[in-house]
Amino acid sequence: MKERVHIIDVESGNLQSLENAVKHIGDYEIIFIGNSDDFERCDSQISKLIFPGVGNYGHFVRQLTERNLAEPIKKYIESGREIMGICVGLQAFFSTSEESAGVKGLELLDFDLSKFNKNDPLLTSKHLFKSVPHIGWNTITDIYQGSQVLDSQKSYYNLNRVNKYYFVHSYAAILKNDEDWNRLKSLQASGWDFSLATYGSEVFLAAIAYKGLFATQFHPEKSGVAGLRVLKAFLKGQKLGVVTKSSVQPNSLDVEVSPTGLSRRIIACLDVRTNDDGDLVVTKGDQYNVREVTDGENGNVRNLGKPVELATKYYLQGADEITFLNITSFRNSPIADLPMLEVLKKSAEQIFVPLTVGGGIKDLIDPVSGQKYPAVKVAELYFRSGADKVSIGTEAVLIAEQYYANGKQKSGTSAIETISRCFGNQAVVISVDPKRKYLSSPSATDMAVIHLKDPSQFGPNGEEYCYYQVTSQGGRKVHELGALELCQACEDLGAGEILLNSIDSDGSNAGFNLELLRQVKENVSIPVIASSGAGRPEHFEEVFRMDCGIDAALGAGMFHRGDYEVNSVKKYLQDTSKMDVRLDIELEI
Ligand code: 1PR
Repeated sequence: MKERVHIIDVESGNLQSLENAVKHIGDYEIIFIGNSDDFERCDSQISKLIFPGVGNYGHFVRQLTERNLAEPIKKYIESGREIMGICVGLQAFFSTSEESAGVKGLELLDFDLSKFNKNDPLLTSKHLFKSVPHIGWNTITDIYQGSQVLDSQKSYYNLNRVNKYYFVHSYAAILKNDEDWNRLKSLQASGWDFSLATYGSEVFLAAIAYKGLFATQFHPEKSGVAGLRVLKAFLKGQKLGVVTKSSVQPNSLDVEVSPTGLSRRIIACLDVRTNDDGDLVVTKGDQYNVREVTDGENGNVRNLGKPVELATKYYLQGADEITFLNITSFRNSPIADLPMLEVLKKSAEQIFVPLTVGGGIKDLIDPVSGQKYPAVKVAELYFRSGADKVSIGTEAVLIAEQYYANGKQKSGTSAIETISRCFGNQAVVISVDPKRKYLSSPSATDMAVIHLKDPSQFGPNGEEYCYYQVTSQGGRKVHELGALELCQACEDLGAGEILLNSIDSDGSNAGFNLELLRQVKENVSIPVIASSGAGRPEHFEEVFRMDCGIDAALGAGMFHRGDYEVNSVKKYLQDTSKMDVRLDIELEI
């Protein structure tokens, strides 16, 4: 009989990926536990229990209470059997969280969770904000067994201090003062083990363990091979291990680590649509026209390959994240778009880094039943199929226009608000498609204006000013709204990240649009992903060298054409630019 792994399912986040990761590690049978009846029925057979969670702390803990799961889980832990918490699953073991005042967690540790400080002095001294949420690949700085620091040659559930792990959260058990450190010491004295990580200058608990309990703030199922190794160690019950060459990434010692501690994140993006034969293909436009152009005439949709095959190739090449943009879903409802959901499901079976999906996320009418289908349900459909984040384009523009028309009042019902409330800010990405508009004077618009310094950048009539005007429907419709104003509205409404394209730079291979990126990044405090224009590894170095602290950079055409592999960009950044990157190509599960 297959060995069983039980997973607590309170409909929080991407359980599909966790199931896929466990099955990738071994021939396990997965059983989901959704309430106390399920727990009681399975109780005597449970030996490996996984307790995953994403999104809002209060929502997650309330789900546990409503499903009468809190007590059986506590009893299970007291019995010393094995359980692994992940992300909000870890957070639920604490007493309270600043995120949800008045909500009590499982209270195994007398410790409160708080929000990362966007005004971290380490960053503000460089005139930067620290992006919150903390999204990306970070390292573990210290591993303690009791009060003893673990030897650097030893690993703890395969955790080590060299590999990078994928974190995505705004709240954490942050060690803020002597009182917190003293509490940590007394918990160590009573049998707890802790692993620490740093975000900017803030030190927080990255992993905790006590008898049969082990929990990570990062997502092992999304942390590539290094993460799968951690999950495997839990499943096999291997607490202490030895760090070998095949278990750590090949590191260059003289690289410069970013002020936040996160490595430079490289994203591969796949624009997906049906071609003229009705097949779903990866395509790529030049300034958003995805059809082959011959003698000025539009021909067939450019076909660069099959979505799942290409996405898997980029994962194996070391992409830190994969983004799928369903570029014509404003025409076709994603509820009816089963092939896209299938792409996501198949990709999530073999890709163990975060997957983002965009296209058509808004309130919809089901074309079959005629019933209203709210945006949060559309997003849920994507999450259930294996997505970790959804990206909102056209609808974000309409929401922001409404927000300004209402004097910056939140309606509470927009797609951004409803999805972030249910699945967390970190799950909502805004995809921005701006186009440069030249101005002869800054007073020609109410939008924030950029003063161009380089005469070669001036407009056709010598205009020295511009702003970036947002578009929707993949560049087809232009709006009287600036990219910065759109991003600020979406941040206020609860978006967790910005995917900042530039129609002027798309497909140019001439480098990212630095002036646009700087304008947005300096004025928001959520992570900004640079997109459009990457053609060479040097372009990634250039964008990461900017002193405004770009969080991630995305490439499409250069990877699809095979000009460069993802890892060759990362190797360039590590070996030539001396920048810290994640490289887990040589790791063995
Ligand atoms: O508006 O919520 O339905 O989402 C649709 C999504 O599809 C939006 O995110 C929009 O950016 C995208 N989209 C719509 N039409 C196109 C098109 O190409 N015709 N793709 C399109 C936009 C832009 C980037 C591209 C970078 C990097 N893709 O994502 O990948 O510019 O390219 P490069 O490295 O080759 O320069 P909704």
